[in-house]
Amino acid sequence: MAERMAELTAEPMPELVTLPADAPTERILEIIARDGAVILKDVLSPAEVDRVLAETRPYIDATRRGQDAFTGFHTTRTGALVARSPACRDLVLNPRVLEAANRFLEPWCKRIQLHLTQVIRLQPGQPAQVIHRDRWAWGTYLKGVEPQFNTIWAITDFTAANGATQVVPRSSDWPDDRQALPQEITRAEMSRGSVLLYTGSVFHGGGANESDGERIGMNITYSLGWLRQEENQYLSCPPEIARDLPKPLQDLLGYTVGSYALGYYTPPLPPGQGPEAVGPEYALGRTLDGEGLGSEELRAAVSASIDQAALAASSRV
Ligand SMILES: O=C(O)CCC(=O)C(=O)O
Ligand SMILES: [Fe+2]
Repeated sequence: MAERMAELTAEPMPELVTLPADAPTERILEIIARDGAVILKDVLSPAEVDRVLAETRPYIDATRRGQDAFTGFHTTRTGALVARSPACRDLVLNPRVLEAANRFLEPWCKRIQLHLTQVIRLQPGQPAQVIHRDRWAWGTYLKGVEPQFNTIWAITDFTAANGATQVVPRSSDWPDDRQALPQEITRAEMSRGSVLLYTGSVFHGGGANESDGERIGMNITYSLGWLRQEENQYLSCPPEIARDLPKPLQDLLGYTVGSYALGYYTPPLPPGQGPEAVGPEYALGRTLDGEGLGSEELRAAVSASIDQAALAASSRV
């Protein structure tokens, strides 16, 4: 044991690589393949960060703190960001990140999807989160695939004092039960507007906030299109909101068939009044590849039934 410790202390501290915002995707992927994570510096302008914060602030302030140690007793987590904030939609669709996400996940799927949107605000006094892998959302069943590609956008500076994410570089291929030693853990310190990209396999966790200010991160993650999403996007961004969004965003939310017969539905209309087995695009009033599914009136009827259901649901709250 003493020998092992001596050996480890002799090893250099693992560091995260920080790349400029315009780094080529190849370079980003190369570092992620080795380290499991990389920081892109100053991707957003201060004005863009201000806009994200202004649009989400009322929701953040109204969010109550976590109710367990993992979500954090001094942490707030605020979701439904696609439905709530146009600026967050731009983050989800950020071309640089999306290209890296697509390229990283493409060996295991035909399309990727949005997995989770969450503002993570660490308040003063929040202890460090347990080190974990995000892919454990699916348990430890998935083997031989990289299921997930993650981002945390720095909405405040991320510092060692205010809770910058803990990351264990080069831990992607560790066995699930390996515990990171303190000297194997580094911190994703980055300026406001920068983004930490990390995989579902790299060991990491929120840092401790020992400062007297908030640390705010925008956690937006993507996964293989055939997996269950952590944040249920059909409920967080239902059809009556999703139908007005750009098509690439609708697709990312999951309003498209993931592959042949994956994710289809049947509008629950009276006998003979609706189609069978259509893609979820249909709920948004979109037809598939230009072939008309049902008449204009029928689509209007389906939309109206969705609106009615949404209205009924909101009046029940
Ligand atoms: O807040 C952070 O820096 C990371 C949080 C995290 O890893 C998680 O909640 O899964
Ligand atoms: Fe995590």
